[in-house]
Amino acid sequence: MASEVVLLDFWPSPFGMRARLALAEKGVTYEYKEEDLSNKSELLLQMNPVHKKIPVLVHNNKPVSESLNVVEYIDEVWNNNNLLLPSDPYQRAQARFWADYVDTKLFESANRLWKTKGAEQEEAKKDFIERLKVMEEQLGDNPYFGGDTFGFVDVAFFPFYPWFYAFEIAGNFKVEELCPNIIEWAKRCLLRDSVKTLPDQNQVYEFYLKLKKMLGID
Ligand code: GS8
Repeated sequence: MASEVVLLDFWPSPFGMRARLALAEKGVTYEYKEEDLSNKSELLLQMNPVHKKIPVLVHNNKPVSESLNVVEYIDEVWNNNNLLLPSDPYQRAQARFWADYVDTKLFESANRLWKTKGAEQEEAKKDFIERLKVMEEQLGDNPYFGGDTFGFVDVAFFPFYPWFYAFEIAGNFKVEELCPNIIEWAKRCLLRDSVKTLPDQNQVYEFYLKLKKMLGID
């Protein structure tokens, strides 16, 4: 039986982009199903009854949720090319650590940055920039977070790059002036066919403006 792969997703979601990126890196053919998050499909509610969130990868009718978990699953199932996680256990643990840092620190502060105002927003901006600098240091002079090859941390982190312009406008700063190596890294990633399938900063910015309006944030 040919394996059936379906992705429940929402196009501007950085978490969904991780799954798309991993599938593209592996050359997996799949059916993309766009979700309306204000009116979730029965399928999404059935496939992710706990969190009711995208992305969900449905492989032969079996759901896998949580984006980093989805990326690891893809890496393990389609394991004959471009391994994303290193095979060395220590390196693998380090990769998981930095992917978790992206979610619990970087994304956490980015989310506060555009949702708050005044002193709260200043605090969020300070945190975001500080944490981005930690990532800049972690990258060092390497071409990728995976070292010489595009890997798990690159897949975890790159999907926030299309959001950078929105974050810059929200916080009135330029990532390039603060973390030039991260911008160089992002440009390097943008040369990959897998990365080219993701939305760009202008598309995400348009969406961000609509989202802010919808949430009543000005
Ligand atoms: C986050 C997914 C998520 O927030 C992961 O997959 O890594 N930790 C999870 N998904 C959002 C869309 S992107 O902001 C979502 O599905 N939200 C719907 C809801 O909260 O009702």
